[in-house]
Amino acid sequence: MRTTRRTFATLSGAAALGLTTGAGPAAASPAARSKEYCRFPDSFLWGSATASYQVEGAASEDGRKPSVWDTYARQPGRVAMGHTGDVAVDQYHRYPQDVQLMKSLGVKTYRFSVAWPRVFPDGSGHANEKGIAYYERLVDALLAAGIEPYATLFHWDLPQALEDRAGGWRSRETSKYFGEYAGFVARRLSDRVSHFFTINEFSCFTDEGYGSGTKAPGLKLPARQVNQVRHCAVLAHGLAVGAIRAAARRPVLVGIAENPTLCVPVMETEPHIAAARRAMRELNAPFLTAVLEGRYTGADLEAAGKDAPEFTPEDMKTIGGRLDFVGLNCYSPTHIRADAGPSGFAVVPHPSSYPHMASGWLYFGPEILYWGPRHLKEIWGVSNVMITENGCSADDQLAPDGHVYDTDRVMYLRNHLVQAHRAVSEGWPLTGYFLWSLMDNFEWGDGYTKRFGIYYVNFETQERIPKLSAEYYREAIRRRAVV
Ligand code: PNW
Repeated sequence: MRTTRRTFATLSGAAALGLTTGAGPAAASPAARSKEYCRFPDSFLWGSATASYQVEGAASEDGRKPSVWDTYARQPGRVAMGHTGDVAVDQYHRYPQDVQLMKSLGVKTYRFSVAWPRVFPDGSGHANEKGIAYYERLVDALLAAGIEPYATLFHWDLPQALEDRAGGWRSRETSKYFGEYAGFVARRLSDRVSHFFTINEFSCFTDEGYGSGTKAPGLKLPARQVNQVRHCAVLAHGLAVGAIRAAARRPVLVGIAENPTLCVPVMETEPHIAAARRAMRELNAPFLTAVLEGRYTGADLEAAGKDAPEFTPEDMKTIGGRLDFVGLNCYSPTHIRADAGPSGFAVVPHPSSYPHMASGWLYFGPEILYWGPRHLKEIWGVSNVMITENGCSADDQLAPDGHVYDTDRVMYLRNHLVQAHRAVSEGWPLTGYFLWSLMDNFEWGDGYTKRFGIYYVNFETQERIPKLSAEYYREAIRRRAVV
């Protein structure tokens, strides 16, 4: 029976790509096959995700002070069209309607992030009651709608005060303050929230914030300082893990939402699979590997040489604290082949004809949803993996009939879900999937020019319009299957 199911999955996966399967006489009838098409277990968690600065707006309401993103977005030339998150999609005021919209979608969970500068407007010290009260209201509304809240504590909106006062992520002070803030939020929300993510995507606010300068605070520091920033970030994660568990009013589950380099073997043969496994560990050495092993790999430290960060053995113990689950933000593949050199692997660059979505960096490689969970289990023995983000930008247009027919996003989602199903059906520990994003929002340096939502937002009127992909996701959730 199991074998038959798997055969169905394979055949259907090929069908999803528009290939002819050449199924032999032993194959089931087409009707039976469609009934079986990539069905997920009932326990599989279907969700959607957003982040505070991208959706909330209300940038100076109820005591919130600026984050580094408020500052950065105001600097000329940083964000497309000079857009800012001042209003975003106004979820701060419209959350009751947005929760209803999630309910109609059928998602079981919502991954949102808490804005540090709402809760501690100066980064530390005085807590802002009105700030935390917003998240209490949001969580209550979610629970009333039967939706499980999953809270991320840091999705890049560092209080500007900490950048000014402590040098932001250049300083261990910031890591320490993050732990305190995380403990405070856990104390206040843990009676109603049982899943916390510490930090979202290390590289985007460390390497891009302090190295390439393409994200807030927009600095271009030398490698040695960037490496120290990276260390402060993973240290902050570790401190938060401990602080959340210590402060929670009942047992909660703690994890991370990271976007590692997702290593996909160029073909599924042993030498290339082994190479991809080695690459996965080494190419993620400063972040995911450090967090899951509590150490930096020798090869990584050697490569950094005199630019390696300063750290203590105590730091590494903190960084490697036990996690209850690991969240993977999955967008693009990195293809790996076996190589005769000392590392045993080589990264294969994307040829210029390699397909991507509306964002130039978003290469299409659905196998990431299979290899992510499998690598985590095979390399680090992780037993609970969630896809904490997956989705794509598309050039969405309102058709004359008022609908948005985002067939390219549906293609992206369908093929990724097929691979997620493959992971689950082979027994890799994938337990949930959060679609990025619930609705169009402030897409960082791209402002509002790149749309990732399954709900289309008219940024003038704040009207939310379900795209074809919203209908698709609703059906997939309803049937717990790829549709
Ligand atoms: C994620 N890359 O960022 C973030 O968590 C979201 O806030 C963001 O809106 C979403 O993905 C879409 O961009 C990423 O270059 C940005 O590989 C860039 C990359 C990956 C993730």
